[in-house]
Amino acid sequence: MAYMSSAQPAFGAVNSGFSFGSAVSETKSAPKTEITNKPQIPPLDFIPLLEKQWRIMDWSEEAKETLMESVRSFKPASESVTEARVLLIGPVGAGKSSFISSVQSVFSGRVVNRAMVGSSSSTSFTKKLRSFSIRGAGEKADEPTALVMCDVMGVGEGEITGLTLHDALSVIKGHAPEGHQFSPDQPVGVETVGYARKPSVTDKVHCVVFVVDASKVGSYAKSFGTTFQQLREHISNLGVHQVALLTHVDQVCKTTGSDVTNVYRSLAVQQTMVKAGALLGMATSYIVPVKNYCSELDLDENVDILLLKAVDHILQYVNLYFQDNSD
Ligand SMILES: Nc1nc2c(ncn2[C@@H]2O[C@H](COP(=O)(O)OP(=O)(O)OP(=O)(O)O)[C@@H](O)[C@H]2O)c(=O)[nH]1
Ligand SMILES: [Mg+2]
Repeated sequence: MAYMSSAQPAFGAVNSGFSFGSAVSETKSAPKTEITNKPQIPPLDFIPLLEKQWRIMDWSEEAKETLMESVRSFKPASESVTEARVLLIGPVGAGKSSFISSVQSVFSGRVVNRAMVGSSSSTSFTKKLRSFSIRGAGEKADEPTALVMCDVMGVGEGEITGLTLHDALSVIKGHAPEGHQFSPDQPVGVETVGYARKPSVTDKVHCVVFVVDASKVGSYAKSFGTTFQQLREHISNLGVHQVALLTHVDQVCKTTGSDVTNVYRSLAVQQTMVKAGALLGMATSYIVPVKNYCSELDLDENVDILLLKAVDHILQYVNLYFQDNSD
């Protein structure tokens, strides 16, 4: 296979043009409008909210409890598998580790840093394959849910070292051992310590979740799109369903940042979802927005609901894998 060669190139290439830029500070008066021939795009703060949510969300406490219970009681639709393995894949700094920590925070009842989160830098903070089983807290501390989230190195841009296509597929097929340290010069192979030659269905990944940063969707290198679509083709051939998370929505819409219940009324978020769909070659119905816990010390019930809704979305596609492979 072409992607089995030893020196594995990093995904992606040079940075391209469009960026959302930084959020504009909130002011009482409208911004001064320069007279130019360019179409005027209002600053993010001034993009009005839609009258109606474009996806129906229930933000009540009961809705949160129902979602938590459905994750706690989730069982893979398979007799031989007790845990669903979900792999998070995406550019460096997109919020993969943050999502794992955020979901664990919801179940822990406090903000925890389970999967180690980096800062938004150019090289991947996560270097190893780590699998995290989401657990309850308090009396339920010994009760792991059937959800295991696998964290890997981010996909790099251009010269930046990152996860290779070959290594991503090795993880999905279940060959890569837990704790494997990714190195583009040493692709996962039979000589890798702990390499699983004949992985069982429990070692394999049952759903792949692409994670992209909403504030960077417009500025990701064009080659990322090619990479993601190439990856999706290979993953689909393995019979594994894919969904996507759009993180950092708080940074593309200030109103959503201060109150996430506005997320499905935000035109800025809606437009970013469309861009993310184009980048990933994915219909927007597969994509859900999230806001990860990053600087907060306390949980917010609405942020929890958005995170739980994302988990619920992922689990639906996990079960499609087992339904497709039931015979
Ligand atoms: N504002 C905001 N910041 C976020 C969000 N998600 C992640 N971050 C921040 O983005 C930075 C990178 O997050 P990580 O979770 O380490 O990203 P990653 O995808 O695991 O990155 P690598 O392991 O380096 O590939 C951290 O500073 C996070 O706090 C989000 O939804 N909103
Ligand atoms: Mg990480």
